[in-house]
Amino acid sequence: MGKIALITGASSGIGEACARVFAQNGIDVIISARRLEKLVKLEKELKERFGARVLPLKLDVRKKDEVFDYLGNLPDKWKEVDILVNNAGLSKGLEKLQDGKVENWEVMIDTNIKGLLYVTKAILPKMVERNSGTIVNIASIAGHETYPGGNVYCATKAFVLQLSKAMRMDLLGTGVRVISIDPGMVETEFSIVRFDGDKERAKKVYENINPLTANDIAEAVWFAVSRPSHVTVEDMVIMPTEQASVLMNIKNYKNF
Ligand code: NDP
Ligand code: 8X3
Repeated sequence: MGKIALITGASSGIGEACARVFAQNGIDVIISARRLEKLVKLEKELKERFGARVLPLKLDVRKKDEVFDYLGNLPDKWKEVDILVNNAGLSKGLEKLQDGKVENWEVMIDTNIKGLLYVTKAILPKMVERNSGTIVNIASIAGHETYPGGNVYCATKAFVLQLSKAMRMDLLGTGVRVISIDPGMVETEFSIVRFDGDKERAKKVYENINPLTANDIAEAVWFAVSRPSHVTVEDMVIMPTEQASVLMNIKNYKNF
């Protein structure tokens, strides 16, 4: 209790659900993303429902200087971040690599890889100084497996998995834990973003299948984070019961 969590990408989906579950459990939350109006709305909800302490922070994780400036100059009461949830991330497009758009690759690499590294660099040294802290990296089943058109997105998530392993080695002896959470299909704004705002196309992804909800993932994150400090849940893969691999699910399994 009295702990502080920083959640990136808290304006929607998994990050928003994590903020809700953390606040409900008495954690003070710094909620960050680019869309400030969504954060302000969430701040109001968390304060009203849970009496939580909330700090909304407009932050684009791709902007290196902004990340170091804002996170290096948090208000005094918010400086000691105990839990960092590296959740901000996205996919853009579903083209084969030969047809892919370089701009889409750059957005994914800048957000899912470089943004995660900047935020981690801004927060982690202080955790090491205090010999305590928990970092949750939201990876994906797409980091373990891949699918046609998944190319760069899947590669960014494989990066997150490998980085999490490397961090556990680098941080051994510091008391800082690194947890990777790897969801399968979760119904959020993810597909709307992937298909550039095409809500009809995005909706089809989740038709005739019972996908995970953002709250399912937030509860898993909370389970892992709330273990005693000598326990690290290294890597949790969470799939919908109706999905057996990144490619195979209840809609198409008879074709295999
Ligand atoms: P959403 O699109 O609902 O949420 C993504 C969040 O990331 C938003 O809050 C968005 O906020 C934020 N974000 C995106 N770009 C930036 C940026 N440059 N700087 C700061 N914040 C940013 O998707 P999900 O909740 O599904 O995605 C959350 C994470 O979960 C991602 O890392 C995704 O790869 C991963 N994941 C998702 C799965 C799924 O099926 N949905 C499955 C496995 C993993 P804003 O636009 O306001 O900046
Ligand atoms: C998101 C899951 O399968 O759409 O990480 O790539 S998937």
